[in-house]
Amino acid sequence: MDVKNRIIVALDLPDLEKAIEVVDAVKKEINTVKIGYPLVLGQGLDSISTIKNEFSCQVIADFKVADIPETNRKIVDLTFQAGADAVIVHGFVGADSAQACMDSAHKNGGEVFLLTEMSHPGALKFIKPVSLEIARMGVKLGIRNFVGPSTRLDRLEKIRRIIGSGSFLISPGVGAQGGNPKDTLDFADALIIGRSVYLSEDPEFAIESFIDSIEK
Ligand code: OMP
Repeated sequence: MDVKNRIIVALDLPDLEKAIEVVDAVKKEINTVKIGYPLVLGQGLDSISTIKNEFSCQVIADFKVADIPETNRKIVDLTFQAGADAVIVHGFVGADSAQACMDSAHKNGGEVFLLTEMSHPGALKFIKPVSLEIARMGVKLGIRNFVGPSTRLDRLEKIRRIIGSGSFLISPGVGAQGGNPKDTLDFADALIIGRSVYLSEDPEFAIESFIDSIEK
């Protein structure tokens, strides 16, 4: 796989100008960014199309959608109408809620990423006990894109086994949360990297260092 597809930069910045500076610095090395609440709440939903149009990149909207089916459908419709290529959806709310997001994705020509186990320590209590079931539910629903933690590689391996080699698995937690990029790619197709890039004084160098460590 092209190394350009192996790193997704998370733009968790409330300032559009700064986000644009970061994408400009790393655009040679990546083709997908993730935009979530910090940027959209700070600068508006238009930030998605602004970045997409300026850099011709893919945008994953990280809205961790987690509501009843009817509300999920509205949120995901609006996300795709705003120009996102894909949306991240929580699995723990259940099959009907995830299905509503899938229905919206089919209608709008977008993709759904199902979040299985989260990467932070707090996920151990409530999410870890059900995360493999969430992955199984996603497979049953026909979902092909998943999110799993780089901070717990034993769990990431299990998630990969459940979703199979044909699914696309992206993994946050590399760098700032302690995950190792190369080891994570034993199980994931791509890394999500935020602070280690956008807080760096030299985001281009930061991305190049990650690429070097992957290719070694
Ligand atoms: P850094 O920890 O700064 O590299 O950022 C990680 C990014 O991945 C942030 O945008 C998080 O919101 C996101 N993320 C996690 O860190 N853990 C998860 O379990 C899921 C996500 C996500 O869905 O993207």
